[in-house]
Amino acid sequence: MSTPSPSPAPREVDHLVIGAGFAGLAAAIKLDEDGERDLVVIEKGSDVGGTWRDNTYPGAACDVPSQLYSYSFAPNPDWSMSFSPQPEIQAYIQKVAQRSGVLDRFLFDTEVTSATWDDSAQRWQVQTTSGDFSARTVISAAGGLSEPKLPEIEGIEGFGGEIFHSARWNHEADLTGKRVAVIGTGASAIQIVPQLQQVAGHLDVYQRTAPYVLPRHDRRYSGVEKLALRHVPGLQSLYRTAIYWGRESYVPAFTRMPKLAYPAKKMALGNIAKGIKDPELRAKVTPDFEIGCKRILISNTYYPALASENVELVTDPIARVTEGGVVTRDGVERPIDVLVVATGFHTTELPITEHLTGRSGRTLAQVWGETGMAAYKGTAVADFPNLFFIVGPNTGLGHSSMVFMIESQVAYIRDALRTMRHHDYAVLEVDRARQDGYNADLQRRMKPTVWTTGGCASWYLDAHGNNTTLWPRSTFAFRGQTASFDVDAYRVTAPTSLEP
Ligand code: N01
Repeated sequence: MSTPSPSPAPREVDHLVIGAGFAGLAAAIKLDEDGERDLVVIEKGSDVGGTWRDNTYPGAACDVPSQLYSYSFAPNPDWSMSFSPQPEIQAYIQKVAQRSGVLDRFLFDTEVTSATWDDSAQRWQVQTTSGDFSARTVISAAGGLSEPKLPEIEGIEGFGGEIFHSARWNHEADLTGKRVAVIGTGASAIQIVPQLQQVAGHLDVYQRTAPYVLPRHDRRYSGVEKLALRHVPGLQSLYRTAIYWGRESYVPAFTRMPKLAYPAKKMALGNIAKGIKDPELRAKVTPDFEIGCKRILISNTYYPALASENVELVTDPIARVTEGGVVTRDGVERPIDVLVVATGFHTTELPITEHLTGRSGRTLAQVWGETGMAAYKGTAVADFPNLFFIVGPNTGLGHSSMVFMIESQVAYIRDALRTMRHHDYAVLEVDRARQDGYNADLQRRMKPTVWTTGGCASWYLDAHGNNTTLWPRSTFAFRGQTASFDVDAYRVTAPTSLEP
């Protein structure tokens, strides 16, 4: 009987990045620039892009202006529209990755199955589907909108037709002339519905809560504009700055002052009036909570699509799904061939946290299961040394570009790594009291906002009713607090080899 061969020793790296979306790619590029070249990026998909690689549903596009929704260090004068469609954003991320010279350190089609802090080695021991690693630091850039949330509806697993989530679109399915249903009326659904209305024979849209939808001020960039953006020095950054200030000067304040939200609410109601003539349908799509409580959506085509002859907006709650249709609580069964679930993502129970085990042997999922998601500056978590998050707790935005937040966090992490290198620190761990104080302040700021007081349930809130996803202040305030690494908030340890 042959003895099993010993498993290979883990590959030692300085830094292990989880995820190759906007965040992981930015981290890899910027660490490389700093000379932190001994890094590996683990990506479960087959390409860079993250959310923008996965969300290929018809009509997928960004609702943040293109000039803002791109890296400051990789301006793109070639955006075709002021709000980019998904294929252009994905192509942009691919292009940045290809030009960066860091792709040789990316391991695609590979999942992190466990990452455990090893106190004696002062390293993370990481198991992946492509082998084991031992890393000095782990940077989790696994994304907040990466794991589709399927609705818990009786009988749904027994549905006999095509069924798929908006973030896992089945492009093989031909929907032409079919009876299709969409569950959900969030940011994804309102982009999908106008597209499906044009191809489906009949479309049922199941709405649980009516969203606010503002007009989409999208336009194609002219050739002259593109030329100017390419050749006039500073023009792109002027565009970016103008769009930033336009949003920052207004939106964060309106989350706390309902009167400031009035013009937006008026515009949203005007959008309903413009798109829908039938008073009954208008009433159904009129939201019953304060604007801003849920993400404000933008579309010029959603309401006209709902008003089309081949579309029915169903507001009676779903009771169950049968083999051939959807049954509402009033007992009506609507037969369908295809069911699209546009029901969002796991945002407050991030799947990656199940795989991260800290100093005391508990997973981050267990810790956050009790406390709710909480980190220091959205980046560091007590009991999880040398672990940095990008797009961590309370770094999400409803009004501006996540790329700005990502770049802020990457800058903070770079400075942390510089500090480690400069002082020869082996371990950094945020002080629990500092983390708690930071989060108490965040939650105090959340209390008067429309996200808490606006009378809606949203994916921003966790099971305890706390908003653990959004950043409650201006993006400039976040940039300010992540501008330099505040080592005084951390416990530091020298390498064990240097200890007497
Ligand atoms: O998901 P959502 P999404 N029965 O969670 C409904 C970003 N994004 O994929 O409102 C019936 O917002 C649910 O109803 P309710 C953006 O940050 C950005 O649309 O909870 N319905 C809701 O209508 C966005 O916020 C872009 O009552 C059920 C919908 O499903 C985030 O992604 C584009 C249900 C889920 O909406 C998520 O958007 C697209 C059930 N059991 C997305 N469960 C950009 O342009 C859920 N629903 C940048």
